[in-house]
Amino acid sequence: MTGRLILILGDQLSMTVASLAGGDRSGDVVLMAEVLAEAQYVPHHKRKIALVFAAMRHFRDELIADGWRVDYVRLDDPENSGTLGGEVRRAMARHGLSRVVVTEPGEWRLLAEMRSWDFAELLPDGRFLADRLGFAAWAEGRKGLRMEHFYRLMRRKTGLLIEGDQPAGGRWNFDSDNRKPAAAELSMPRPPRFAPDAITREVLELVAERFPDNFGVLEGFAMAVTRADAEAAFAHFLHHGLAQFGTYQDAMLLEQPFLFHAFIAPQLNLGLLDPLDLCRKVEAEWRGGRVPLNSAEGFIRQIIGWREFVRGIYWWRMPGYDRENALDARCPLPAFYWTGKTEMACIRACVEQTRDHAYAHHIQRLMVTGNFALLAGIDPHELHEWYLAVYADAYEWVELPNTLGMSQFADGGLLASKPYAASGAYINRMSNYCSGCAHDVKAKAGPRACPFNLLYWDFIARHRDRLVRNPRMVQMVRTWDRFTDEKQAQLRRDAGRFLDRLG
Ligand code: FAD
Ligand code: DLZ
Ligand code: SF4
Repeated sequence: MTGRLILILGDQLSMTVASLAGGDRSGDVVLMAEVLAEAQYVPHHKRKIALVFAAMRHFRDELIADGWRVDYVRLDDPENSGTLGGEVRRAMARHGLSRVVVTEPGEWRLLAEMRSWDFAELLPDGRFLADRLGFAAWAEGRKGLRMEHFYRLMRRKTGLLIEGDQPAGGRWNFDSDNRKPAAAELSMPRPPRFAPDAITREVLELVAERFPDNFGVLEGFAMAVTRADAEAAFAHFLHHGLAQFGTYQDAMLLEQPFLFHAFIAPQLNLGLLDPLDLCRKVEAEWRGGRVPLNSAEGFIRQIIGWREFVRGIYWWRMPGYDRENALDARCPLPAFYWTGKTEMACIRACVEQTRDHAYAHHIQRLMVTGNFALLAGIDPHELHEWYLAVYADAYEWVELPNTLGMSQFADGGLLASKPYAASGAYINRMSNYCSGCAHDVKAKAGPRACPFNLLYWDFIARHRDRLVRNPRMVQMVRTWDRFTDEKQAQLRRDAGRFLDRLG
């Protein structure tokens, strides 16, 4: 039997990935290719491109050291066709191979293309707890699809934080303990920095030269690009961040982009870290008495709950999910999502740290940039393309349901039980942004009113008929209904003026 070409994508950098697990080192050839099509399908942050290419090149060397024959095509190879399909066909001809094996990609657009390759065998991606079809079978026909139900199944399946057949601590979910604002004086760990080696430095030069106009700051890049460094970064989080992770999970602070967050999603989504392994290490910290249960449970829920749940929704609802727009939001994405040039201090802080680190934590994405877009009626597809471009951890399987479903309610409530809409009071409670803002967070109307306040009531009014049917929103609709006609008119007029200026 002749060998096969094993295609490894940029986010399949795991020795355990299905296509390698069934491979034959003596006959098969591994293909990895840096291609323009993947680097340009959205205008990725410079650091994201650098991270992917640097991690791919280091993984190539690991594969070679592990006995694989690797054909690696660089972006600057003059023969590079610019697409994965083109590179697969060139490599088949180069090596005289007629069969290709690939693990299913993480985005629908690529899966659809690969299904048309009649020479390729596609293997399921086994690096997740819930397989695509199993999730669809679980979800199909359910009335309300709630992450909490799915999460409990995953807890039982993995045995994580289970004692006998009950949840550790007597509760499945400690989220209510995880909503404390953080004081700026708190001592916080900084994520470890990994000085770029020669391979990474070469990639950084390539990215600076080929993608000079892309969003983001490349200088100061010090992300983990190998499995060993990613594991070291996670160990640092276990020992210095995890204990406080739960308590301050929702807090936001100017000048503190990472707080007690792990900053490991970029490496996890590339395949350099194993999700279950991370959770077992977190559980061991709790069992060893070194971290409280609300932190361990909070972290494990994000990984075996949310991460798996959003992936299940993505594959269950694609194709088509990316075009849903239940609230009929049509406004273009404001330029300040790219420039940070806005008087709103909260948005400025989140956009600037995104530009500098290709990172913002969950509440910044959900309750600042996402909340603003929801309230202002920004087109969810445009917003989705922004999130997909600007974060180092962004791949459509995880980004799209978070943006379109959780943050924008554009799927009409399939993923989230209510819109994550909030006025400035929430941001003021959870951050120190408002004290340095040109707007007044306490003002509900008038020229200095916080735009989140104006837009919040306008949002309730615009979607009144839908929201009144939602038990979790009806209270706010009733409050709106009780405002005098005059107050309602003023709020809507001020919001209208703000939106006109935005347009
Ligand atoms: P931590 O806060 O330390 O959490 C630990 C881990 O839990 C993360 O690394 C991540 O793997 C997982 N996790 C936490 N929340 C989620 C979630 N809601 N969905 C999936 N996994 C989760 N996450 C991505 O990995 N890629 C994305 O493209 C992405 N886009 C998002 C877009 C929006 C609008 C929102 C609201 C959230 C998005 N998230 C995305 C989820 C979350 O914001 C990031 O996973 C998290 O901020 C990554 O930072 P961290 O590693 O410090 O995570
Ligand atoms: C994100 C990315 C980038 C920037 N470049 C490449 C690349 O050149 N070659 C490659 O194989 N993969 C790349 N990736 C990751 C892919 O976009 C990713 O595999 C798909 O989006 C599926 O998740
Ligand atoms: Fe953001 Fe409003 Fe606070 Fe300004 S006042 S930082 S716009 S929430």
